[in-house]
Amino acid sequence: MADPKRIIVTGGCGFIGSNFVHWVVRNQPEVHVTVLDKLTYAGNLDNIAGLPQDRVSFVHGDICDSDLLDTLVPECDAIVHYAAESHNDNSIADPLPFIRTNVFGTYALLEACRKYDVRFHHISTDEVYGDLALDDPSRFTEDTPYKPSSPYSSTKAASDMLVRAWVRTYGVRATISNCSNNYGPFQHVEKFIPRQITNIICGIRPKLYGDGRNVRDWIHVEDHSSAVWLILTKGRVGETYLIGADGEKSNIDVLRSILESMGMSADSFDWVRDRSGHDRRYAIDSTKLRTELGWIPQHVDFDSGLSQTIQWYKENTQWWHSSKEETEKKYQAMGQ
Ligand code: NAD
Ligand code: TDX
Repeated sequence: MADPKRIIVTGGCGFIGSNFVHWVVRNQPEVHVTVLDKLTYAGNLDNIAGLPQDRVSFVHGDICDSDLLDTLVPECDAIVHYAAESHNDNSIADPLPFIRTNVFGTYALLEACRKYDVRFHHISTDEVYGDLALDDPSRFTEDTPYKPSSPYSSTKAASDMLVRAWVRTYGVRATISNCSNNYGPFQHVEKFIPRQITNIICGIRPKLYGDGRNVRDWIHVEDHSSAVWLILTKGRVGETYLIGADGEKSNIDVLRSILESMGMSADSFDWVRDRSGHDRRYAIDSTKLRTELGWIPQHVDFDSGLSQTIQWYKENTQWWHSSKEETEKKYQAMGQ
């Protein structure tokens, strides 16, 4: 297929979706983006403010709304599907919105793509594969069996299965990518890295779950965006690609880097109750994406990416300030 010229980005006012919209505006001058977003607590119109109006338009709506999809989908060449309920802790407290948006919403989009023969790229997570032991030499590949642990990851796994079924049964032209933990600007303060940075700015002690030895495989959000564009335009229909940038780090090491960068002593944080069912370790083998599509991540120096992210939260307090208090109240109620 020729490169798409008119794309819908669902969840384009969230963290990763909005970074992708910025990336497309900067790197793909021929492409027009329609952002479809419900503006839940995690969506913020400011994330796409200032982008040229002839390149980006915004539709306030729900991906579960098939009538709305009937008006939008026939006008586009491709959908890049980021919209989701994305936070594990929220899914443990209240799973229903995850089932609705992540499973039913993906179904509604797939049906629209089937009806109007539109290319679909589904954004998913490495969490569908469950977790690895700390001393396990292996990493996740496209062939690792699905074994999700949390309500969130089980709904993402379900949505991946729907995509595969719609490819095989109806011939929908879809691809899937499963990415590791993203960091960078515009990430909600409920997530690990922004929570700790903004805690320190607000004079609250950072909070570490369990024994702090859980490992996440960090990737800068810009590298996720470049990988998604490559898969959308050059990936083989029906295929899954894992996205990761060899960024495995324990939570305590990440927290110590944040504390050090922000001039705090290494022990100025609180240990808090562990997350139920907390996955131990994620690790991605992205050989397929690198060898088949030639993807090379650019932001591989984690310390420098982290410093830039800390700087961004320092310079953009008005962006996160209004959600901080409410988020910390939720955590307090959960003992975290
Ligand atoms: P986010 O929570 O920051 O943003 C989600 C966005 O989706 C918000 O703008 C929200 O308003 C919108 N949304 C939610 N429900 C909607 C609905 N029913 N209709 C329309 N819009 C709706 O999430 P994120 O961290 O940017 O994650 C984006 C995607 O990437 C998700 O699919 C997530 O599973 C996946 N992912 C995230 C990570 C990560 O590290 N954050 C890693 C791998 C994959
Ligand atoms: O305050 C905290 N303290 C803490 O120790 C928080 C918020 C988290 N943690 C731990 C839990 C995890 O081991 O830090 C790690 C990262 O936590 P999150 O930021 O909640 O991310 P995670 O649960 O790993 O999931 C993320 O990556 C995969 C995204 O939120 C998902 O959307 C994505 O699919």
